[in-house]
Amino acid sequence: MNRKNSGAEGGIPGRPSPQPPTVDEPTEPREPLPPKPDQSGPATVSPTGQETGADQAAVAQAGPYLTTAQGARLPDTDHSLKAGSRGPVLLQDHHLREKITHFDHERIPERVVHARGAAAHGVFQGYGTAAQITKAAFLGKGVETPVFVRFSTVLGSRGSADTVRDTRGFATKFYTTEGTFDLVGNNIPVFFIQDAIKFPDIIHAGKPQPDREIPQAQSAHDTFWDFVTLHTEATHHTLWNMSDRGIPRSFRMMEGFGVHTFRLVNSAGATTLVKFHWKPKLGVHSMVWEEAQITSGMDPDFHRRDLADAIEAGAYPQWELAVQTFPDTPEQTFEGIDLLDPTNIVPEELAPVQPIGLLTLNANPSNFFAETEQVAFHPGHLVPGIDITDDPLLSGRLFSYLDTQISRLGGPNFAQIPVNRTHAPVNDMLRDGMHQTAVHRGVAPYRPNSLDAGCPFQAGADLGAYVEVPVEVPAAKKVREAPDSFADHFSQPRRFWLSMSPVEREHIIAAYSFELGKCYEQAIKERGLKVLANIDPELCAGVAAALGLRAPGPTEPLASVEPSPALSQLGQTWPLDGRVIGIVADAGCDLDGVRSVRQAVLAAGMVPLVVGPDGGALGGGGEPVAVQRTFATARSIEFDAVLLAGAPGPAADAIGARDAKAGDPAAGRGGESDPRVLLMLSEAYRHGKAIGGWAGADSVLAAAGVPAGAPGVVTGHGEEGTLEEITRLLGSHRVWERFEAA
Ligand code: HDD
Repeated sequence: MNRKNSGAEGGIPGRPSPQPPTVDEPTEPREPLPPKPDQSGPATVSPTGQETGADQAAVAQAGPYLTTAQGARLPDTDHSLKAGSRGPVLLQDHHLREKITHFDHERIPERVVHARGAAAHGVFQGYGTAAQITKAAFLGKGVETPVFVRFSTVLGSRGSADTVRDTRGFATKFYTTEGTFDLVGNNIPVFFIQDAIKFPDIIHAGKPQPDREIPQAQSAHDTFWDFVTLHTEATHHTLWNMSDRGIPRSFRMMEGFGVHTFRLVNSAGATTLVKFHWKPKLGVHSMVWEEAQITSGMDPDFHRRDLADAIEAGAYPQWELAVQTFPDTPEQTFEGIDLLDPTNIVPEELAPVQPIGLLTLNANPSNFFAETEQVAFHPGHLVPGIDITDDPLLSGRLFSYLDTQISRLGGPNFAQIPVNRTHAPVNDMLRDGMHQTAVHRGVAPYRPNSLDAGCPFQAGADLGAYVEVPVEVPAAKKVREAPDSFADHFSQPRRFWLSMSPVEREHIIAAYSFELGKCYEQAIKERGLKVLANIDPELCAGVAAALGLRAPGPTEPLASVEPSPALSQLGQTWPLDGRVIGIVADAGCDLDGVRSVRQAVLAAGMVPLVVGPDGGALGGGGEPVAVQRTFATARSIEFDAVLLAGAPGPAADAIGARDAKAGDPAAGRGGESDPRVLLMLSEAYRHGKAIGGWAGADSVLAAAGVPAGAPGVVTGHGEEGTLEEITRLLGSHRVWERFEAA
């Protein structure tokens, strides 16, 4: 304890700070805790002293001998302590009780929303382009800041499927030198509600129905549609969910949005209103609905796997952080758009999206629970230079996150969990509480004090303190109401609809038809159509036809709005990093072609997966070709394009194939094909994926019902020409011409 020098008192917010006396700080910044033995690398030496060759980072245990949590070595962890080998188990078996008790408490409550997620570590590099509008140090030119990013679905439980139709969370923790900044956003730029007080209502409506707890991770049920059709401020967000944005191809191919308007402040105290955007380098791409549904069954971990695989392969996903900027006027509107209404976007054509830094995700978490599950984001984690606005949705969030984390993470000390620790020095006066792991020193965690020489001191803005922008609060009456400008629920959805290409509109109509078609209540379907009529008659008529109902007319005049071309996902060419090409072959196919195509796919930064009838390798001249997927384990959903290196025959486990093979060694050549290959091709065709084949593949394509010469079906070019054409097609993600509307 240091009681030297009773020294000066701390500063007053907004005024220059007094200089602290030069004494050792009695309450030193808390160093990050050293890792516990079982968090550091495990021993690579066996009890007998031999090198195990185990990878330090990959093994679970820290030493050669198994111990209890108290460090006592254990002679046996497979048998309970009993009175005789056939006798009763004894209560005095401390090891049994410790092991089972810990196991019983391994689970913590899942997040009430966004329970299902996947995350990665990375780095953010500032471009310095925001220096004029914010003093945030991490946005400075070339400044590198470690980050942790968690992507999530909203409605499903922890074990639900990744590819359901839903909004995706996109939460980023920047470990800046000035404290942690969390940008807790979504892949959709608007929200269902304008006021946080309605959050429990929208979530209760969207979650599984409380009587039978179904459906899981779906919005296609009565209570969701009951709420969003009665509560029309949800129309814009719902429309985005029904568009292709609701079923992303990959977390790596999603935009992110801060949703609310934030207030940036520069070192001179000048403020600018901004909306944050994340722009993926790979472009914005989606699944088609049938593909997403099949994926939910075939590979419920599809997005989680895709992110981890890409990072492991070194195909690090990148996004640019960007801002739209607006003058900070008292009205807080831009071109007539209310910036405090989170159901609004500002079209990019009206306010350009200006890049201010680059995010690269380059490392997978080493422990899902410790990092992805225990990470705690909070929109109130702000750094100097970034402030909030009075968006009523944001205000409620500022309360909710800390509150939920206290119960989810078991008390108020979760900031000490490694993934939540700030990288800035901490010198708080928060003490004790559940799961306290810091050993604080001193006797005076209060201020003012004299026992610790008046320390710690309060900093002013000049010493890097977070000082709220002193915005004017207009004199007003205390009311429970929304401003009139929040009452326009249809002009923004109409703009979104008008900005879609014909194929995207076709998908939206199909999505509403599916979701409303899954409702039992006729009144909800009819009310759904009334909402759609206020967006657009074509949309309403398409859905009404699918539901077998009459399309109603609008209840208010349709808004006259300009489309925003930036909202469409079509029409551009994108990089192919990490795209997956399935190459279907058997031992009788053109294996030289398979070898050279594999090399070319790898060289293009994509992933080639050879799909063979059975496991192992395909032989026949030259190096054997390893099979990565079999007809039994592969499905079209795994591939962005499918290639046929000839006319493969059926696998040994195909129904009836054994007999065919036994009788005719050439079974399959030009005739019989494995039904699973035919299914793969017909699905790939329906889902708008590029398909190619050479060396006699045409007969298999014909058997699969893939029309020769159809858009994006490449034959008659040899393996090299086929891949070239497929690569070109993949640049626009899908063969859009295949869809009826096109
Ligand atoms: Fe929220 C989690 C994003 C409105 C209350 N929210 C959560 C996560 C994301 C968002 C990405 C997951 C964070 C993680 O990966 O751990 N939430 C949003 C966005 C919103 C939004 C973009 C609107 C613009 N949220 C919102 C409101 C409330 C909440 C209005 C409550 C009034 N959100 C929560 C929460 C969660 C959460 C209950 C659940 C787990 C957690 O916070 O830590 O507090």
